[in-house]
Amino acid sequence: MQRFTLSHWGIYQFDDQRAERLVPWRCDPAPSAIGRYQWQASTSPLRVKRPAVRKGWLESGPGPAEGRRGSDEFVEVEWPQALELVANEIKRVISEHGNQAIYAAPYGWSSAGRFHHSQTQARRFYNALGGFVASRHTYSFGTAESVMPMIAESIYTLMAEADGWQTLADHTAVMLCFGGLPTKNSQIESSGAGRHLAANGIRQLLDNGAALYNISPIHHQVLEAPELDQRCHWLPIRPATDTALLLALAHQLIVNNAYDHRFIERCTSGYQQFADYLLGTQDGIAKDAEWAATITDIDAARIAELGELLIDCQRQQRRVLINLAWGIQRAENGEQPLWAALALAALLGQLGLPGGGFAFGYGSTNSMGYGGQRIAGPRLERGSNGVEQFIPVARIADMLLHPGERYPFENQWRKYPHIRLMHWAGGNPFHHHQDLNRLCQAWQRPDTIIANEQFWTANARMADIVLPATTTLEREDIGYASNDGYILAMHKLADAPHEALSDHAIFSALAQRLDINDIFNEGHDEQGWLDTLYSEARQRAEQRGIKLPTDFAALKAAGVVEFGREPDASPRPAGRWARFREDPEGAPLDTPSGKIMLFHPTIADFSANQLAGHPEWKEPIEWLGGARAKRFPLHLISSQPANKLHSQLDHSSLSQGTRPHGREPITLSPSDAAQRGLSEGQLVKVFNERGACVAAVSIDAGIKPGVVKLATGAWFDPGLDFSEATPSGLERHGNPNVVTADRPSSSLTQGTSAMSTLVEVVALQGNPPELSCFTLPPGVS
Ligand SMILES: Nc1nc2c(c(=O)[nH]1)N[C@H]1C(S)=C(S)[C@@H](COP(=O)(O)OP(=O)(O)OC[C@H]3O[C@@H](n4cnc5c(=O)[nH]c(N)nc54)[C@H](O)[C@@H]3O)O[C@H]1N2
Ligand SMILES: Nc1nc2c(c(=O)[nH]1)N[C@H]1C(S)=C(S)[C@@H](COP(=O)(O)OP(=O)(O)OC[C@H]3O[C@@H](n4cnc5c(=O)[nH]c(N)nc54)[C@H](O)[C@@H]3O)O[C@H]1N2
Ligand SMILES: [Mo]
Repeated sequence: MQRFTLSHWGIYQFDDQRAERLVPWRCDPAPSAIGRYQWQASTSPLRVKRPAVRKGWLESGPGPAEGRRGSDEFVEVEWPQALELVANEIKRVISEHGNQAIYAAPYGWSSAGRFHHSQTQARRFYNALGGFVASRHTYSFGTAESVMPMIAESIYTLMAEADGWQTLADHTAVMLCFGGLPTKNSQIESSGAGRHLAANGIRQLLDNGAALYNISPIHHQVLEAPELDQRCHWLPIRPATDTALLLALAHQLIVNNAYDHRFIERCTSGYQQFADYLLGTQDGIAKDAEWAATITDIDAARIAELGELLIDCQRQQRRVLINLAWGIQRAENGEQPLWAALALAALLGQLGLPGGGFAFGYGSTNSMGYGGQRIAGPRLERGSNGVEQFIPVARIADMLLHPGERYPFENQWRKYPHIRLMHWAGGNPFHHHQDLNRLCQAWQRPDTIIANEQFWTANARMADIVLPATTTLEREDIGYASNDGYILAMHKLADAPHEALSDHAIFSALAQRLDINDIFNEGHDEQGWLDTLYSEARQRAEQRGIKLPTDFAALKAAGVVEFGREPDASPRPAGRWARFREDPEGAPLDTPSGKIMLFHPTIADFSANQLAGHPEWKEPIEWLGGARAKRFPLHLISSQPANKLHSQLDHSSLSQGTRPHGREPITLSPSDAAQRGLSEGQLVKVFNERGACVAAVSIDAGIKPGVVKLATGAWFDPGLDFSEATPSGLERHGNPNVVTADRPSSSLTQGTSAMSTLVEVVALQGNPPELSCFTLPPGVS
């Protein structure tokens, strides 16, 4: 029997004849290298081997840590003691402060596999206990999740209904790619990728004659085939100014009377307010190409030329697709480029037509462009949460630092809860959050922090109680590439090392101690759960006419089962947008006007927003055109790493192999490097008023001068003693989140604004500090 496993990077087959044990599934046309390193990473000495408790917590019990979290040594304990400590502490917090003092099951990508999904296990567990403060939306595109339903339709609907690559190749004449189409990112799919289709899809589009515009400060976007970059038109835009470009294009369509009047009338509301703004009726400023040129640093002539192209397409009914990479909205005023792109697409009148309109995330993830069938796959129910309070996910440090304070979100005032206990399983806040020095301070506040972790990451080091978790390779599961058309049995390929347990086993043991095992497990053991979840999914698939193997055992024998049609084999049923454009009255959107809101009165009226209520250019606090750029003259893009997923597998040789002197490379333009006297591979200090990190210079003419790129993912390394994590301290590894700002994208959406960061880069003086993130913390064997 062939044995497979599924990861966010793809499907891999087990081969015990090879050192790396995992080979890509043979049907994947462009497999990712990342997944081949899972075995190596899993067998690393950096595994959490035994439960461990922070010494100060063990001796003095729960309470704010005053700097000792992250600097104390750990004491390894036996499982029964660790479980007893955790269970008693949960009981104490609930009885003294109520469930609303628990922040549990928080954010993170964890691993693929539908049953052993750590967040789901954690949520189910805490729901069975009465609930917890949850987080809302994602770091990926929280701003889009907030604003899109207000102005049009859920961002998830838009993405689920996105056209397949074949449809784009058949219909799209011009594709404006804000943020490019970086295929490094399409290696990944949350909960599992099947076939990797993006590079071929892009090639097909270009071969069919489509004009692709890479509107981005970074030229190199297509990982597998750099020659594709050369075939795209590169518009090196100043970061965070996409809104201005989009508005200028909209202005040009309006003043040339070249927009789709019928679509605007039937399908939008608020056109007049938007048009008045573009024309400068009130402020006297026409938002034209000249105006946008000063903001975007793109020639006015080049902008006008692009506008002409759109006008031609509009007149000849050739399809234009406006695509935003997710990262564009991970910025200050992140809702504006989304709104402006939607408005421009509305003016072009092609929303809901194949290959045209507005898209979000081609190039950001593998499933965009899949175009095949989807089923409701196996899923473990989370249960219902008895606590109503939640926070927008990226406001965690504010919540910990300002309990009880008010903050605006989605046109309402809310209040931060007072959190005493946090339980992490499957996310790494010291990867994902901004301004990590501030987060280190916030982390001292709660009474107790528990982390189920596989490795001694910063997430584990900053906890009080660390519970060792297994990796996917060490457990049996159901693999369901949720957006991708495949289902498979994930085999257990190795025994759990040392004393690691699955998250399910950990929460089951706690459930027993807290007398909720009947609710948590409903009488099932692990095998029972796998059988049940699979058979439920199988029935759902059958209702849609899709036949899957009879039971989990049969699935195991069958290998990888494809249930989606061949991508794009036949037209899909009309989606939400297509139905809406067909019949805006009969199939209205769930917005106040039932239409696309080009002006939204509530957004304009809620005073905390300080927004005009239509797409508008708002000057960010951190951008190259602002006053701060005098002090910190480089715009930092902290994008997704090419050779791993976030911080996962950072300790593998794939990730380590790309690091001169073990530090993450920072990309600078030749002129910026020369101005600072920097040479390739040299170590530098990247800094601003929030923090500083070490990185290694990488010089590339494919980045716009004034812009630097430092990928995320280097394990946070402020030194073995995390109390040194201060603005004046030096992060050693190249983690950009010591310099990013923990500032909401806006009061409306409260998303992350990681991309809005200015820094300076200078040569590192003296000997570089030694790395300590790959050394076990004191007290741990
Ligand atoms: N500056 C900047 N910051 C960013 C971004 C950016 O663009 N710029 N991007 C943001 C985005 S889009 C995202 S999605 C976030 C990602 O942030 P995260 O999803 O938090 O990052 P990961 O590194 O994937 O963290 C997963 C953690 O779970 C652990 N883990 C994996 N599998 C399991 C399991 O089965 N059980 C348990 N118990 N643990 C497990 C891993 O060891 C790892 O520590 O980062 C955000 N941060
Ligand atoms: N290999 C790999 N792939 C991943 C991930 C990973 O960690 N590793 N993470 C996954 C996750 S969780 C997510 S959310 C997605 C994120 O997907 P994206 O958000 O699309 O990815 P990023 O690489 O953060 O940013 C995309 C591009 O935006 C451009 N850019 C940045 N700022 C600006 C700007 O102001 N204007 C314009 N026009 N362009 C700009 C840069 O060229 C950058 O390459 O990626 C997913 N894919
Ligand atoms: Mo993400």
